[in-house]
Amino acid sequence: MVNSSQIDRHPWNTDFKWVNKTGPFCRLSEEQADQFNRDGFIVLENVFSDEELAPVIEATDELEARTDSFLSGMDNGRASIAEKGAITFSLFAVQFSQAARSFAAHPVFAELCHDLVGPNARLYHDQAVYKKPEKPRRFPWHQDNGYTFVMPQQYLTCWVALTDATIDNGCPQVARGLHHQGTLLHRYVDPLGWEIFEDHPDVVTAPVGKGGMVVFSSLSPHLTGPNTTDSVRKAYILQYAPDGAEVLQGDPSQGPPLRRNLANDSRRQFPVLVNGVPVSPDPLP
Ligand SMILES: O=C(O)CCC(=O)C(=O)O
Repeated sequence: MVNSSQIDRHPWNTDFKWVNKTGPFCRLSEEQADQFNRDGFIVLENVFSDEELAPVIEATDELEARTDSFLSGMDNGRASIAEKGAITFSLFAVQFSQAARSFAAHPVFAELCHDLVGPNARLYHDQAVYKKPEKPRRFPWHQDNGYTFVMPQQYLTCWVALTDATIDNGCPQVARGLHHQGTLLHRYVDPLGWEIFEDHPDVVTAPVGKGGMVVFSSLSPHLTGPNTTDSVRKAYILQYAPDGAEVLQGDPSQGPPLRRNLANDSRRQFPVLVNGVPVSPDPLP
């Protein structure tokens, strides 16, 4: 068992320095920005109305139904860390749904990018994560940059609640302050995923109502607990990185990265902020 006293850095994290976000802010208050800088996360309640979310949920439900059907055809209903009845990851709704595409460029995200990413920001990744009640399990303590190593290491995750997220159905929990260290060493725990530690003494639960979001750094260790209710917990996770961000590839245990690829796939990694000005993606063909 790895506990919090045994935290090591990721081998590719050699010279990371956390830089506090400073104003002027257009979405956040000074207090919220201070909390983000200090703790690595903030909770924003009541950001999106039911009317705004409805077409997004329609798109993620449709995509998730395809994921679920794909998993039905796999051995034990599993593909990597996804498992039917436990947790599903449905990628890139912005590539097929105009509603998801427009949502990803919503002024709220452009403003958060202004405050927490920089004047030139792109959508880096989007996925719907549904936690199912049939096989309750935790999604272990990890940093988003611990899965795929992005440079710069610090980008932004917006965890949007499509249903109320509570401690009982697997809302996020965050281990405070560790984002200051940059990317940490993760170990693979089958079938749960990559894990930094099993527990930590300074953890905050972040329940959030439908239409709210938990905003955290790609470097903030977070976990979601088991869904012990009888209904599905739904989240749509949108991540934003500075224009020019690169994905590093290789095996960190074997040495330095072998390749670096720009995160600028025009089908889904479109700009949302250019020189501080919000921009909309081209509509789907
Ligand atoms: O939404 C969840 O249950 C966990 C998802 C998550 O933390 C991630 O995909 O990085």
